[in-house]
Amino acid sequence: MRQFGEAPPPATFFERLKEGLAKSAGTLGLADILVRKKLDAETVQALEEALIRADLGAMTAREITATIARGRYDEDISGAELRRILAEEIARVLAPAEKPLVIDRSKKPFVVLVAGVNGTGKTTTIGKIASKLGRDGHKVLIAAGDTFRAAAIEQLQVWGKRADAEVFARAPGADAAGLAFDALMRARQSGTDVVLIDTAGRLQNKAGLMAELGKIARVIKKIDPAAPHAVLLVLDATTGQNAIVQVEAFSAAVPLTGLVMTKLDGSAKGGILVALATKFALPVHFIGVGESEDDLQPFVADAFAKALTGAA
Ligand SMILES: Nc1nc2c(ncn2[C@@H]2O[C@H](COP(=O)(O)OP(=O)(O)OP(=O)(O)O)[C@@H](O)[C@H]2O)c(=O)[nH]1
Ligand SMILES: [Mg+2]
Repeated sequence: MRQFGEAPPPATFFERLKEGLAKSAGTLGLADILVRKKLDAETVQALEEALIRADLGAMTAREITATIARGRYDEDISGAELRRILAEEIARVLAPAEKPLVIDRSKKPFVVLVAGVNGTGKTTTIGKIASKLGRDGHKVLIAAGDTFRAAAIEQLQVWGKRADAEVFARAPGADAAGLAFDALMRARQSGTDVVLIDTAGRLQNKAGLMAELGKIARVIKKIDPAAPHAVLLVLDATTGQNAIVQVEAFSAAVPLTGLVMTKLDGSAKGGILVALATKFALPVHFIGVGESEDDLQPFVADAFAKALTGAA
C-alpha cells in the first residue's frame, strides 16, 4: 500500500495516451452520438461530421462511417458497440503505419537525420531514442546539428550523458552540414553503430531551413551515398491540421522515411495522425506523451485507436 506523502505511481504509457486523447475523444463528439440507439442516416451523418471535426480528414471520415453503416444500417446499436466498431475501423486504417524504426546493422554507422519545425520535440526525441538504442547495445553518437541555438548543445549533452552517447558539437553558429560530415567521420573511426543528427527548427526563414536540411543530406552522402538511412520528421500533435503542410514542406527538402508524433498528452488533436497515415504512406515510428524517456514509445495502431475513441 502507498504510504502517506508518497508520489502516486506513474501512469502507464497507455493511460497517459488515453488521458491526452480524451480531449480528442471529447472533440469526436462521441458522447452525443453514443446515446442514440439506431444507426440511421442522422447518426451516420453526425458520426462523419464528428470524425471530420477531429481532424481525421473528410475522405477517411466518409470511408470509416460508410464501412460502419454497411450491413448495420437502421439497426439498433449500443454506444459501447459503436465505439468498439469505430476503434476497429480506425485501427485498420492505421495498421500500415505501425512500423518500428529498424536499425540495419549492415550499415555502420546507421545514420538518422531528425527534422521538424521549432519546438516539436526533435532534441528530446533524439535523447529518448539514444537511450533506447544504448540499452539495446548500440554505440550511439549524437551530432548537435542545431548550431543555431546554443542551448540545444547543452540539452543534448544532458541526454547524451544519460544515454551514455557521445555528443559531437561545435560552437554556436558553425556550419551544420560541415558538422554532420565531421560527426560521421568521427563515428566511423570510433566504431559507432548509430548516428543521430539533430537539426535546427528555426532559421532565418523557411527556405533557409529547408536548404540547410538538403545540404546536410547531400554532404553526408559524400561519406556514405546511402546515408541518411532514416529521415524522421517530428510533429507536435497539438498543431492539428498544420502537420499535413509540414510533411509536404519537409518531404520536398529531403525524402522522409518516417514520422514521430509528440505531445499526445497535451491538448492533443490525435485524429490528425489518422489523416497523416492515410494521406502519406509513411510509417509512424514513435509517439510521445511526455518529457521522460519512457514517454516515447513505438506506435501501436490498435492501442492508439482504442485511446482515441475511448474504447478501452
Ligand atoms: N508534454 C510533452 N512535452 C514534450 C513532448 N516531447 C517534447 N516535449 C517538450 O517540448 C519542448 C520542446 O522540445 P525540444 O525537444 O526542445 O524541441 P525541438 O524540436 O528540439 O525544438 P527546437 O530545437 O527549438 O526546434 C520541451 O520542453 C520538451 O520537453 C511530449 O511528448 N509531451
Ligand atoms: Mg532542438
